[in-house]
Amino acid sequence: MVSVGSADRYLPDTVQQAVKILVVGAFGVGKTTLVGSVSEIAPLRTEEVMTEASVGVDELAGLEGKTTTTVAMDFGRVTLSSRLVMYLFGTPGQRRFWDLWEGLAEGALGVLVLIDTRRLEDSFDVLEQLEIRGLPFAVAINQFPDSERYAEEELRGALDLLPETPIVLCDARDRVSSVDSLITLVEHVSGLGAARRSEAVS
Ligand SMILES: Nc1nc2c(ncn2[C@@H]2O[C@H](COP(=O)(O)OP(=O)(O)OP(=O)(O)O)[C@@H](O)[C@H]2O)c(=O)[nH]1
Ligand SMILES: [Mg+2]
Repeated sequence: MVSVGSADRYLPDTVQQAVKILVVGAFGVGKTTLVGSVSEIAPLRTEEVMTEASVGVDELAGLEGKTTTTVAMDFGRVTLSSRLVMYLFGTPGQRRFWDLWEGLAEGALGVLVLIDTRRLEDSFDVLEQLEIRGLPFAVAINQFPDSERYAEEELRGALDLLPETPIVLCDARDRVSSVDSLITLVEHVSGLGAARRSEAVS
């Protein structure tokens, strides 16, 4: 059970393990939204208002309500069980900030990759960066109202994912849905996901 509210700003004494998770994805896929919707502490944000200088550089099609962008990182915390706490680090989406990944990824257990299927090709470079850096990841498809719906196998093929890489649908604005994606990632990196799947098959 995930706890919320100001009374839970302090960690319970039962917490024995803290893990670091990175939330990555192309520009405007909903990383800041996801960290904000799951965090039980007021999330740290480094948003800057986008200026005319970003016109033609940061593609805003489908993101008409978006006026700010992350320039350093998002930070949040979620207690996944009485014993496990997760610290979330959201990265900036634009390519020009990718050097920051190096530092942010240090010590991370795994990476949640958010993807907007309306701009699937923006995610190819992100996935490639993860492969180059050898970081374990799960993919969460952030469904926007006007996103076309694709079958999992179609998305897996288009993104060229390995069969064992988890892929889940989520709504980054929804706490339960976002937490579910994070649980899928943790199960995957801890090997629990594979154990569950083989149980289901046998
Ligand atoms: N409809 C809908 N809108 C969303 C969803 N997630 C995010 N948004 C909106 O989409 C826009 C982009 O979200 P952000 O959370 O800023 O995206 P980001 O990935 O942090 O963006 P950068 O840091 O600039 O790369 C915002 O205007 C959000 O309100 C979603 O699941 N559904
Ligand atoms: Mg952001």
